[in-house]
Amino acid sequence: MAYAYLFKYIIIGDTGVGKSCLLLQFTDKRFQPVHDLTIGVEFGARMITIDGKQIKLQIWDTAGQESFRSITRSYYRGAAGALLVYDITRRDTFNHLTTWLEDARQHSNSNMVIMLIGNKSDLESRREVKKEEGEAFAREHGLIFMETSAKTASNVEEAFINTAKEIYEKIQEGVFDINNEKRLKNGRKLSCCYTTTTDASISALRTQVKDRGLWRRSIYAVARNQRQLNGT
Ligand SMILES: Nc1nc2c(ncn2[C@@H]2O[C@H](COP(=O)(O)OP(=O)(O)OP(=O)(O)O)[C@@H](O)[C@H]2O)c(=O)[nH]1
Ligand SMILES: [Mg+2]
Repeated sequence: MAYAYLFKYIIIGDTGVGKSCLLLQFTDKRFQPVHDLTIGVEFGARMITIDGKQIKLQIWDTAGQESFRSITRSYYRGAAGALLVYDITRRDTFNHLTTWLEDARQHSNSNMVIMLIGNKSDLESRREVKKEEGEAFAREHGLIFMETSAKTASNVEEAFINTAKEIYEKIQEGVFDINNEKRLKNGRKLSCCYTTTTDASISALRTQVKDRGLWRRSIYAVARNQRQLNGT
């Protein structure tokens, strides 16, 4: 299907905050109740419409576990948007936001739009982080903010779509120059709205993942992502 723009997103945040569930709810309108730990990265895509234009969102869901940190860093490249997720029922995931933000700022385009997400808003009785705290953190660091529930789907569409609206506005204002694309060695283009996975991801994985079983699963994940990407 033809589209006017391709926006690359990256989803980041501590393990177990609900990154994969947010993606699944957005792409498949389903909820996965069991924590299926992400190995390396997973990939999803969906078409949306903004201002009458078809926009393809290409979404990279990263592993929150510390041992995958160096591989997930390589996925910031070319990202126009990031969803930085914490779990409103686990204060530690909120406390780690500064580290995630430092990582994001260091490895991404300075114009990348960052949406802060306080997920699991359906678990009000177990809440450890007030909505006002999320809002204050976002204000202080220049992020957009929403509370979501990947379980009930509350605000999930809005989170992905509002991020795209912000990117779209930046393109209109000329902040993101999508015509000024860098050509890669293989002739493919790289810009805020285009991306590639690289062999670097695989070599980063090799040094990171010592466990053989995990390593094999990771390689399959990267290869699957590459195939899907090539098909986009
Ligand atoms: N009640 C509730 N549970 C959720 C929500 N989102 C995710 N969960 C649960 O939280 C657990 C972790 O969700 P995942 O999406 O796998 O977490 P993740 O952030 O992808 O974790 P990693 O892949 O390890 O980085 C699962 O058991 C989900 O069912 C939510 O909005 N509400
Ligand atoms: Mg996951």
